[in-house]
Amino acid sequence: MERLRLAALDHLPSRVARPRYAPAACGVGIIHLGLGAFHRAHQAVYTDDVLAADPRWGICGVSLKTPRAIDPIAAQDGLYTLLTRTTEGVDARVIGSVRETIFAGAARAALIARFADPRIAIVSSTVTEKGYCHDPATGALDFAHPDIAHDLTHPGAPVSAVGIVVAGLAARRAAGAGALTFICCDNLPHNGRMVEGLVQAYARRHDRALARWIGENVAFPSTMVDRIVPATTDADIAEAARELAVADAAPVTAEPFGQWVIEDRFLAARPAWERAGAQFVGDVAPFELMKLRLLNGSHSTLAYLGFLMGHDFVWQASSDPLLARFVQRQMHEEIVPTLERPAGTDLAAYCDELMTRFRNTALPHRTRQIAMDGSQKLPQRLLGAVRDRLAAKAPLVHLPLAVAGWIRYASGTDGRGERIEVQDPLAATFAAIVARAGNDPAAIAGGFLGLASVFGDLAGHAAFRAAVGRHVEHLFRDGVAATLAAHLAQE
Ligand code: CS2
Repeated sequence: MERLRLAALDHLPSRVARPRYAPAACGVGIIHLGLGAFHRAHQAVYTDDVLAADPRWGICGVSLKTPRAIDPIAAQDGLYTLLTRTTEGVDARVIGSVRETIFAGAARAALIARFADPRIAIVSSTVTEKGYCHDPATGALDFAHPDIAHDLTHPGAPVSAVGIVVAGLAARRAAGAGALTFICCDNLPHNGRMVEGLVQAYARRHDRALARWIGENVAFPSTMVDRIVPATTDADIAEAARELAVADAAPVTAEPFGQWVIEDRFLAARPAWERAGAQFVGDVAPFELMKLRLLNGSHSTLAYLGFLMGHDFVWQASSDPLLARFVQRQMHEEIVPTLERPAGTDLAAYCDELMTRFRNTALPHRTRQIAMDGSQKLPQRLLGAVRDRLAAKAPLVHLPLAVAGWIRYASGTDGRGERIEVQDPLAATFAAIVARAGNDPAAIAGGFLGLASVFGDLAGHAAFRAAVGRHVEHLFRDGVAATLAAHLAQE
């Protein structure tokens, strides 16, 4: 079968939407670090929407760790299919905004030099939570992280995202290429401010004049990004081929919903993403907290407890009567009261809409996918709300059970004693905690609660510790369904 390429665009079936601009004639104005499925189904689509009106904003998509994310896209002249799924069917659209690709591992110097192009006005990133090499509890740069330690001794050949950005900015400064805006698009709290802190901490160690230049020439707006994007499967690849009648080795699949709220703080030109539906606001924090705590907090809760109940997919977990009731009560009773209402948003309606989105049976979103990297996700998804409630002396009933669900999952075996493949940068530490604790759930809970990079000061909060510990014991003894049933009957 012919491969998806620029030359194939003209003879795609008419029902397939495609760029309404000439991709080959676009400039490149954005460097994006982390050319994964999420970026390709979210920011790259907003950008695709504006290229017809303003062709300056093609994307240079970068993969930091593996050529796997880049090679198929490069072989397709940057093109790929977005499959939007609802229960009514699938809608296929070819996206053309990725105009250039770089695998950092093979072309580090070329990537750093790319930052010095004055036509680049935006650098953005989706490198996952752990890709920033920070301490999740405090948000500070982890100088002991092997990649950061490597980069500080080899600043010309960096491997970390922060090291690459600082090297790129040094090249830009040396070339006199002017100011730019950095947009972190990962699910981290105050993501712009946080990455600015990481970049500054690293740059100060390395070159104080450069750190000052960055302070004056690089803006770091915070942003809230939202779209559910399950990992691409072989079935998606087969479906793209059926829809397009040409082969696409790298389609992405997503729900119809999308939201992008960006703090309006740019130091250089930007695409008119508002024409594609993005919202530019003065303060993104209320949107970000709403999304991280309600959507991502519920996602993680559904992932851990749902996986342990035998649910492979989010639509199954969120349709389970016990788990659905628990997650909804956690949102309405414990999370919503910690939030400031974002302008134009009804928080109760937002929660209801989330349940509808989670229950989209057309989206094969695996609980296992969301369960990954819990040590990096828990602080902003569940523990921020815990902290706010403790500070307000408000009751904490449901959140400690969700946290216990993570500990039960991360302990590495399910209720039938089957091994769970826990994917987390701290996986070895988890295994050591469990080995030390033997079969004692209380000791397991205590060991996990002692993880400073996850729980920080919360570890010292006796009532919180006791509540989590009780739920962990209950989960080990009776399993998830019985624990949830008893919990909901009691509370
Ligand atoms: C999910 C998110 O994988 C995960 O941890 O919770 O990727 C989620 O699907 C997105 O943030 C939705 O915008």
